[in-house]
Amino acid sequence: MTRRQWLQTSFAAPFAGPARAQSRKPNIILIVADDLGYAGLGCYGNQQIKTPNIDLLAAEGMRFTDFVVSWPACTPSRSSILTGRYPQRNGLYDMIRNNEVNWKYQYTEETYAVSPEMTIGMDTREVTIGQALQHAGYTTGVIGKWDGGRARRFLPLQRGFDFYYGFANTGIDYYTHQRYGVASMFRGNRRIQEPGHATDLFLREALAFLKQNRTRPFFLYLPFNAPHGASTFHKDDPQEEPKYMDMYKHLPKGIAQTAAWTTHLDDAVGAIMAELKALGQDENTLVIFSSDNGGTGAAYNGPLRGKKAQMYEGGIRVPMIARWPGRIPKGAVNRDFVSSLEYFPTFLAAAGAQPPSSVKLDGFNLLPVLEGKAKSPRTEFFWQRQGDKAARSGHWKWVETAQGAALYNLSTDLGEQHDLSQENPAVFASMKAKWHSWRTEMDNAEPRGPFRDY
Ligand SMILES: [Ca+2]
Repeated sequence: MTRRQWLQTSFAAPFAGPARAQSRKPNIILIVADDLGYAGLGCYGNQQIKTPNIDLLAAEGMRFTDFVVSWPACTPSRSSILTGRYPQRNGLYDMIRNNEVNWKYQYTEETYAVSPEMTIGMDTREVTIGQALQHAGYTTGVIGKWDGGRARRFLPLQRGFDFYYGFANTGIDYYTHQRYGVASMFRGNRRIQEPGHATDLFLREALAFLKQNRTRPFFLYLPFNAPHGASTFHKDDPQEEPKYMDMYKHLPKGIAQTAAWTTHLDDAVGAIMAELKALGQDENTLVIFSSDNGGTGAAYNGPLRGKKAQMYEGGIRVPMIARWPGRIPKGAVNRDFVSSLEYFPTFLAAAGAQPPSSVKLDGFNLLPVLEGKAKSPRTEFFWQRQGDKAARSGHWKWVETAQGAALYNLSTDLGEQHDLSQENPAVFASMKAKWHSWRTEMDNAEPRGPFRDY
């Protein structure tokens, strides 16, 4: 199918409502931190890490306490952000990476070129939020961690984005921008190497993008790599500037590093918000800040059990803050159940556009919830990471791993300490059945690569 044919068949008629008082459509900025835990910000109760600028976003907007992502680690979670679909539906339900680096394997350019990291990516039949917003008249950009495949056909410029600066794989060294010795930074489709801390470079590019697009509606997807651990052979390098490291000398090394990366990221968020105001676009921009998955052992997950890569809340429940002056109430704390699957339909609704008709989306438009006009309609969510499974229905959470299965009541046991499966056998059986029903629906969906194109 050509791109023109796809556009004709995938989208319903453009929005044809009455002329709006606003002179232009709103801008959308989605900032995604990497591995930021549930309690990694001041506004989520952190007493150690300084995050005044992100805290201000929460004070000027709405902070969610029950926001989940679709997978407890990077690649599949980001696939859902981009497609509005469960990873098991869009086909990208495990990591894109070369596991050999875990054994300190140093690739040559030639061996790297034919490795999984270079050859697999998100199915090109998937419709990204970039494509959908481009169709709605938006200028679209990705600055930071793409994580949807590194081969050219998988890179952002071929997936609905007008601008791309960042790294395409799942993690880099903050200063060399290499992933275990292989250069990984891109501008557009071209691999580049330049000096600088990744957070500073992404900020520089974001500010330039805002300036350049101040006269037209834009969507900026801004996935920073902070505060993710550095993917480098040089694990003892500080990976951060002394001015940030010095703030956290009193903390254990791993936690101090996470804190320093987070505060550096917070400074970048502050600079972006200042630029947005300077450009007069502050009132006309929906800004969302969140994380792709829960924190590692070196992060703060607060009262939650578990961490990144696990099915417990510590792996999947993360901060989410939304700010849009005049549309979203200030300083609101929302305890509704919502997820990253909601971004796609929400952004299209903000743009006054219809979702692509040929695509089954798994989320809903969050705008009425953000505006304080409605409760979240989400009641269920399902997860699978290899042999680990989980289901959520209302306040019930079912988890099944190689260690066994359990049932938790999150309304009274957020820390998932008390297995209630014996006392509530009917709920336990029902949750398991719901999960298998969801799994059957995923199996019956059109097969998508790279993991299920058969
Ligand atoms: Ca991550």
